Amino acid sequence: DAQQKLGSQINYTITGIDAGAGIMASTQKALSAYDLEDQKWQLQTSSTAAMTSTLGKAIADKRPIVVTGWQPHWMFTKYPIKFLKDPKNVYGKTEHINTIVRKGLKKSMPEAYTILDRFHWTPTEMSVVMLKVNDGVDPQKAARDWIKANPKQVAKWTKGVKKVKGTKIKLTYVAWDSEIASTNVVAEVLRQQGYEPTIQAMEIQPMWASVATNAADAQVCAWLPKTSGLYYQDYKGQVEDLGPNLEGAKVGLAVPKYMTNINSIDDLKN
Ligand code: PBE
Repeated sequence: DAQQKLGSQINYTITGIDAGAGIMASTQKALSAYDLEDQKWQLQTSSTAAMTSTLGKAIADKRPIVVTGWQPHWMFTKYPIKFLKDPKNVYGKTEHINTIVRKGLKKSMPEAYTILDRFHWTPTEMSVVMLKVNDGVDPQKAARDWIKANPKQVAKWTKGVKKVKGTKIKLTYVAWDSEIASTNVVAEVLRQQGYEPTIQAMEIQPMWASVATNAADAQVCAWLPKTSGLYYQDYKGQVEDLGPNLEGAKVGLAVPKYMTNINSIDDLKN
């Protein structure tokens, strides 16, 4: 039947991203929750860049493909893809992305703390920066351009906050497209406030550890409640959670829209 054909056409493979990503752990859970493991389905580890490139090639040839997908991300702008329904709610409905700072930041850098606490934008705003970076614009330049084009929004975060003079502040992040965008925007806002920000990309676990151990001051990359949930559980007592900087994110499995028979994760089953 159609499902069996799909499985063998794509070798029962879901094209994934980097091993540490929460979406990979959730997809492993989905494989067992939907009894797909027994049916030979497997999750292939790769990277966002390799996954989106494989997705683009499959779409160019109108071949079937199943990928780990999430929003906000330019893959949903650039490619005609849809999320598969998740009736067992493995990935959760919607997610928010939280800002996590080191303990004691409020006392030592109250100005940065206020800005980080207020930083909040929409998936649409984040997508503008992500698309530019995907078009080849340097992330720092894309962040500066966005700030220039959105003075009112930025003023909401910085209103009444005293300028500082060259105070160093360190943000860590994972080089996912969404977090490249948000981290660069926050860093540039802090720079305009007089800080000397550095941003450092790393794997997800060291990123959480860096803020927990005061090696870094903040990160804006916590996809919750599910995607970064395991790290949050491990580190929540050792960091300060400033709440969402973005709402309406979503994580799941995605396929091209021309795969009209496949609409739910259940449809992958024979
Ligand atoms: N993501 C994008 C990440 C968080 C940001 C959904 C690929 C993940 O941990 O899965």
